[in-house]
This record gives sequence, C-alpha cells and structure tokens, in this order.
Amino acid sequence: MPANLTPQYHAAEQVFREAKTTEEKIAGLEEMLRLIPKHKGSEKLQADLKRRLSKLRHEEQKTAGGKRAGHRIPRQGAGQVPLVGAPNVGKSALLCALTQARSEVAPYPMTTFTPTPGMMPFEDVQIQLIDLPPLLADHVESWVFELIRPADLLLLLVDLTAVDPLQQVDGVCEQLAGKRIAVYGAPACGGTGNGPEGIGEAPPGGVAKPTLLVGTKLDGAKADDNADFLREYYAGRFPFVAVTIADAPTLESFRRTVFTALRVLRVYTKAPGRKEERGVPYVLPQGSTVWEVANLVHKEVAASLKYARIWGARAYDGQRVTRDYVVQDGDLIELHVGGA
Ligand SMILES: Nc1nc2c(ncn2[C@@H]2O[C@H](COP(=O)(O)OP(=O)(O)OP(=O)(O)O)[C@@H](O)[C@H]2O)c(=O)[nH]1
Ligand SMILES: [Mg+2]
Repeated sequence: MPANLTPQYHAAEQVFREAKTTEEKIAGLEEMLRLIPKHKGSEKLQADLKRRLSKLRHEEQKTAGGKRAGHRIPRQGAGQVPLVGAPNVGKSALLCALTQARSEVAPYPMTTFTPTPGMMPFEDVQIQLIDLPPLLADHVESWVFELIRPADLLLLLVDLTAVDPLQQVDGVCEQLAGKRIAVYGAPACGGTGNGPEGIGEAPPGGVAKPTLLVGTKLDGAKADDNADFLREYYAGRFPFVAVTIADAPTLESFRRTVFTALRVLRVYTKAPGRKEERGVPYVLPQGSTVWEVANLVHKEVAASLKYARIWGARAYDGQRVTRDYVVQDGDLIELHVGGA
C-alpha cells in the first residue's frame, strides 16, 4: 500500500538528511514522525523512523552521559586548580612538570582536547591541577567552563616568548567574562578584587575566581623583559609569577606560591596522651577554628568537644584553647571530648 507522503513530510526529510549532529538528526526524525500520514500504508515507514529515532536517542544518551562523567573531576587534595590560557602557552607541559600525570605536549597550538587532572605534591599535601584545552580557540566546549567554575584558584598562563602577551591575557579574561566567570588577583599573593574584603565581585549568576598570572617559558628569548613588563603592568590586579619547566628550583618555589594562593592551612591531630606524630594533615580554609577541625575529624568528636590543646607557632606548647580558637598552618591539636 502506498504511503502517500506529503510535501511537508518530504521537506522534513530533506532537513533530516542535511542534519550534522545527533541532536539535529533526532529533531529531524521527530518532525518526520509527526508529519507522516498515519495509515496502514505508512506503518512500515513509521516503524522504521521510530527504530532510527530510538537508536539515535540511545547514542545521544551514551555520549552525553559519557561526557558528563568524563569531564566532571572530583575535587581531591588541598585545592582544585585549572590551568587556563591561550593555545600553546605551555599548560600541558607545566602539568607534566609538576605532577605524575601525562598530557600531550606539542610545539603547535590546539593540542589538548580533553581535561587531565594531576596531583602536585607540596610538602605534605597534594594540590589538584587540571590541564584544559586552550581558551582562545574558535570553539571552546561548554564543559571547559563547567570545570573552571568550581575551581579554588585559576592559573592564567601567558607565554613570555609570545609577541602579544597582553592580548593573550585580555583575550582569556574576556572569554571567561563571556561565561560569567570574573577573575581577580589571588589576595594571599598580593592581589585584590573589587568586592568587599578584596574578594572579586561575581557577575549576576556567575562566579569570581582568585587568579595567579603565570608567565611561562622563562628560559626563552626576551622572556625576562616580558616578565618584567607583565609584572608591572598587572601590579595591583594580578599577582605575577614566572616559571620554566627547564628549571627545578623555579618550579619548587612555584609550588609554594600556588599553595599560598589557595589560602588553606594544615592542621595535625593527636590523641590525648599520645606522643607527637605528624601524619597526614587536615586541610582547611584559613580562619578555621578548632571546632571546624573537630568536625573534619568526626561529627561526634565535634558534638562532644570540651576543649583542645595546641602546639603551634602562636601558642605555648600544650596551651588549652576553646573551640573558637582560630588555628594556624602547622598547628598540632589534641581534641578533648566528654569529661576528659
Ligand atoms: N622553552 C620552553 N618551552 C616550553 C616550556 N613550556 C612549554 N614549552 C613548549 O611550548 C610548546 C607548547 O606546550 P604545550 O604544553 O603543548 O602547550 P599548551 O598550552 O598545552 O597547548 P594547547 O594544548 O595547544 O593549548 C611545546 O613545544 C613545549 O615544549 C618552557 O618552560 N620552556
Ligand atoms: Mg595542552
């Protein structure tokens, strides 16, 4: 039996044939299915359209699900720090130099297409760096910004051997602003935002991220001059630090700068009566109290906390403090619960 297809149906079929993405193809098939004359003669064709539609939907789900799962990076360690910048500035090379992670490094731009996390050791903590595709590209996928939004700190990389370092920085800031991500100089390293307490003001519906400006390839030609220029140009706006993957001491001090910029502190705990043994520290935001440390140890410890004893830079050894005591980086704490 003939299907007697209408001109509207043929037009929809044409749109479907020209569709490029799975999403467009699905929309095209849905429209065809809507327009197809519903009678016995078109049953076979209807079934065929439904089968193709279901296959495409399945495919879409698989890739969308995969994308979400693959591009969401659970926070680990003392902070989550994406590397952002123009193409070829050395993001992947820096990740490889500072962590055990591997991300392709190449002398040409647009090498990185997927995010790569890596843990950067600093003293007794680890900081999570994330290598990203370049931001100054014709098309930047939206998941890149989704990974930047929850960051604790951004490293904005600029190539010190480039002819246009200013353009690179401004271009990246503009791109981020277009996605409602404002950047401001990390306060712990001398930066200030335009908001209260030197924090950057977030645009409506957006976020503001503390940022370190990182000049790369310091070993390259004219890099010193560009470093001096950028440091001065962005003074008061972005703290500036210059690095090269070719010099280990520079990288060592860079690790410390990143840790400082995160504004976190390390606290060690010991059971009452035990001798001091500094194991893996708890990492908390600066300004945290004994109470917040207790909560990290265990909710029940916090609930029955009576007082604490502290060994640290601002206390005399074993000083008894209350739960509101503000802890310092490196403090050793003994939490006393119940009637102890
Ligand atoms: N001399 C020198 N070259 C470097 C340094 N860091 C990176 N490079 C070189 O710069 C080029 C680009 O490095 P990548 O790490 O691939 O740059 P990227 O920013 O990840 O590039 P995309 O992924 O394309 O955005 C490579 O040839 C690196 O070897 C450095 O400190 N000194
Ligand atoms: Mg790369």
